[in-house]
Order: sequence, then C-alpha cells, then structure tokens
Amino acid sequence: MVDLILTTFDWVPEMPRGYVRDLRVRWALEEAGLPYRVESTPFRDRKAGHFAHQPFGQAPWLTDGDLSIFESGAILLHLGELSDKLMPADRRGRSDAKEWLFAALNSVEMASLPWSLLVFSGENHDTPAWKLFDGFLRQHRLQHLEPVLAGREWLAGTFSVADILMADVLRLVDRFDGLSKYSACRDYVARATARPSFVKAYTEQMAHFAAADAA
Ligand SMILES: N[C@@H](CCC(=O)N[C@@H](CS)C(=O)NCC(=O)O)C(=O)O
Repeated sequence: MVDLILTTFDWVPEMPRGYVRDLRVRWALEEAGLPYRVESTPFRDRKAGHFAHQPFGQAPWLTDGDLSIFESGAILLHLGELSDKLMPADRRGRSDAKEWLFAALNSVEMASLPWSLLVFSGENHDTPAWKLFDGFLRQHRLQHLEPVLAGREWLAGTFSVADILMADVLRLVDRFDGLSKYSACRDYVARATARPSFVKAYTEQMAHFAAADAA
C-alpha cells in the first residue's frame, strides 16, 4: 500500500512546465526510492478542498497517511526524516543540510523569485526595480554562493534535500541566463540535474502536463 501521495495541478501553461514545485518532491521521492503516487487538483477551479491542504491554493502538497503537508521545504524536511539518502545520518551533517535547505528558500529563493518575476513580466531592463533586484541577487547572493559551491560537491557533504532545493532554485535563474558569470553555481546545477532521479522527476512532470493537454 502506498501511503505517500503527491498532489500537483492537473494542468499548467507551457511556461512553468518543468519548473512546477512538485518536481522537488518527485525528485526527493525518487532519490529515496520511496513508493508514491501522484494525484491532480484543478489548476483553474480551485475549490475549498484544495485550500484545506494548501492555504494559498498552490501546489504541491504531500499526504503521508493521516498527515497532509504543504510547502516544498517542509515536505522535503519530512522526507529527509524518512530516508538517509536525503539527509546525512550524523548530527553535524543533518544540521548542515537543514541550514542550507533554509538558505536555499529563505536567502536565495527570496532574492531569485522577484528577479524571475521581473524577467517573466519583461521588466528586466533599465528600470530602478530591475537594477535593485538584479544587483541584490548577484552581489548579495550569487557572488557569495560561488566560492561555497566551488569548494564542495554537495552542500552538506553528501547529497541531500538541501541540494534538491538549492539546485532547483538556481535552475530557474539559469533558465534566464542569470548564472553565466557564476561558473561554480552553473556547474552545481549541471551535476545536480544530471542525477537520474532529477531526469525521471522532470520527465514525469512534463508527461503529466502533456497528458492533460491530450485529454
Ligand atoms: N512556497 C511554496 C510555493 C508554491 C508555489 O509557488 N507553487 C506554484 C507552482 S510552482 C503555484 O501553485 N502557482 C500557482 C499560484 O500561485 O496560483 C512551496 O515551495 O511549496
């Protein structure tokens, strides 16, 4: 019996495909080799039942038996507790993985998300907002991450949930060429996304949304 159920949208527009955050959860589940199934919730017509699982009406969420968990970071922390393939076994390694997991979300994604939104909306040119967010991401985040990633293969020593989140956050920046001056960040994204579990997660997310088009 499969206790782990990942819920994502039934369909999304082309643009975010391959980047919808259920990919983080698929990737972690694949790395851990945990059995799971994927269910869909309507993208267009979000009902009360959806908001009961995800208060912002977003995706993904994970149910594990009687637990329902939203926020990709919280889901990955939960999965990290289920498998030592996702979290180092030793105390220091676990602490490192947790701090880098939060750094990915709360320090890097908090800078990269507004940057990406400006790119999406075509505002990535000579405006005060673009200069502010582009400078913030580059000078205060990527520039400091660069020597860290040049000096280690994975953030917490061995591959962990922190790498899934950090690589996924940086992958979106890379999509819009934001890593061109940060070769260690780019190489890190390349080695993370070369992992078979990422490739499977990505392929299955793309197939999930393509199936919705076909239907
Ligand atoms: N902080 C949330 C963000 C979730 C999120 O932004 N989900 C996107 C898909 S990647 C979404 O649901 N977008 C539709 C919307 O916000 O209405 C997490 O990491 O789980």
